[in-house]
Amino acid sequence: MKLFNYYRSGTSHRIRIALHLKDVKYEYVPVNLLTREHKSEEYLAINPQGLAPSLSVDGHILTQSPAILEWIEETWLNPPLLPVAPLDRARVRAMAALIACDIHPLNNLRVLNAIKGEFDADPKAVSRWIAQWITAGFEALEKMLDGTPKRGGFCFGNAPGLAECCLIPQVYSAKRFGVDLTPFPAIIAIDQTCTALPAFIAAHPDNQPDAV
Ligand SMILES: N[C@@H](CCC(=O)N[C@@H](CS)C(=O)NCC(=O)O)C(=O)O
Repeated sequence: MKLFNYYRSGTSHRIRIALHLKDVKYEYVPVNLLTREHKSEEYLAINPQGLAPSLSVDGHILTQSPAILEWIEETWLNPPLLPVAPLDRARVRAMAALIACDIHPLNNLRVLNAIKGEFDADPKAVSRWIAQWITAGFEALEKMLDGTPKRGGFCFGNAPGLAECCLIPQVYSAKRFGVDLTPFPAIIAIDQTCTALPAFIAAHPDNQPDAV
């Protein structure tokens, strides 16, 4: 199995966490987003969107991190990334989607490049843009976490799952861009708990072969 990814890509980071949580071995294939390797003919043949990550499995190419996460979950049952009851599963998926659908796409590299290059946003405006969407999403997530009776030490229950696969990379990105996280104590606590776990350490951007 080959994971085409970039150390600082949040969507790639999600997949690395899931694979490490399930203890699944994979080959790391770096795709440098800064030198636009993701737009090379070779990579576009793998992923027509020219986005990271992609997972190559027995001649099949999987794209879109939410679909890859679900495939991993369905292929390796233990430890589960989703709870058992359908209502609980929907809650965890909603937390993951809040990040994957409503925060991350607004702060993606191509969006930041567009607001800089085509809409003349200066570095301060870009930082405000990034902080605005992370803060709005985290405000809602913090309320969801407070309203989750089965929360335990994680987003849901007593083990990390699909929600943490999306949350921890988003917190990494928030810290990288200097977003104030003090209004989000539940998110900070979950991040601190996860950061100490071996799977999250192994998946961390700084610990990848292409980290600079
Ligand atoms: N919905 C896609 C989004 C993938 C995506 O946007 N990946 C980013 C890295 S985190 C990327 O390749 N960005 C390159 C660009 O924006 O040019 C997924 O979840 O896999």
